[in-house]
Amino acid sequence: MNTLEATGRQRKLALDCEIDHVFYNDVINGLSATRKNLAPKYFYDTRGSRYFDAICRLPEYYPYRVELRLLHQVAAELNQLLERPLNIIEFGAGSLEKIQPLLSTMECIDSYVPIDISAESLKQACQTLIEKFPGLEILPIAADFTTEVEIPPSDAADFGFFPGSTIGNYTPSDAVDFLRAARQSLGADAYLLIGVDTKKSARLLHRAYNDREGITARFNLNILHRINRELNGDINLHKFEHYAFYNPHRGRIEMHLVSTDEQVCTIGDETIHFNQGESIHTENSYKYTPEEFTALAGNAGWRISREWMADKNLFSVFLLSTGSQASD
Ligand code: AVI
Repeated sequence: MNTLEATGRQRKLALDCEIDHVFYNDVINGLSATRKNLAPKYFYDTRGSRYFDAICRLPEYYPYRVELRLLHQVAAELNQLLERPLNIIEFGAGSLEKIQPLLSTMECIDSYVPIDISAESLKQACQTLIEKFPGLEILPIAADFTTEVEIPPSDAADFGFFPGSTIGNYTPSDAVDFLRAARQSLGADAYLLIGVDTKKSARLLHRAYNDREGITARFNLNILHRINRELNGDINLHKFEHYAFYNPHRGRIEMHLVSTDEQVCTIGDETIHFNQGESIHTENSYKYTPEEFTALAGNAGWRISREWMADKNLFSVFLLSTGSQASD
């Protein structure tokens, strides 16, 4: 064996250890499909989480602002309604901003379990939260909440929190599966507070996903950047365009990355071919009327306890319950 061979093998082994094989397999399967696709959960590496925070500050991206404002009203009402000690479990907690109106208003909150896929962002966000709420017990979990996550046992009643209309990133049938699984993991006597974006003017929706600064485009393209960085890819980002539109037949925003040329790229050991104009479908963002969401939650076995609607019907928040609560 000569030195060159040995070095090559060592490098490949090192690369093998560093690669996240689940991510790699998902990417290769998605990009080998007839309709190429990537799962939106892969947007959220540290950089992607930062882009998403920047999206939330954009004037066009109304869901963040409108929901946050509504949550102040929700928190005040929940403070009157709920008395039992609560353990809040947030799915996809991100920058930990949405929880703050609840933490500063609801006296019954005992502990808080934020779950997020991006470990580094979660760590930083928890540090800020500890400073703001020094008496609160925080048990962060860095995990993919779309898979089964073990929730630490607590004496307080589990209260799920799923803001941001992340439920819209599932297909309706996957959303039912997620809600059913959440009901099972939260236990018999649980609540789930969930933010849901509503159907509205297609123009307003279109603008929210096609901001003038191009931050959403960068967020979308970052998934390719991440593949290059983490999976040893050579995708030319300049040959892909962000394309997002509202599909009124399906009631969803679709986000794509469209290849501007015929091209071939490699990812690890695999070669992927793109036709000119071929798209990678990266995200759906479903919008629901209150009736549609009520039916969906009902299919997953949840009962609607309360419902809040923002001004101009821009965004909704639902308190779901398992129906077995005696009284609070
Ligand atoms: C996280 N999720 C609910 C956002 C949405 O609106 O679907 C992600 C996003 N994609 C583009 N802009 C924001």
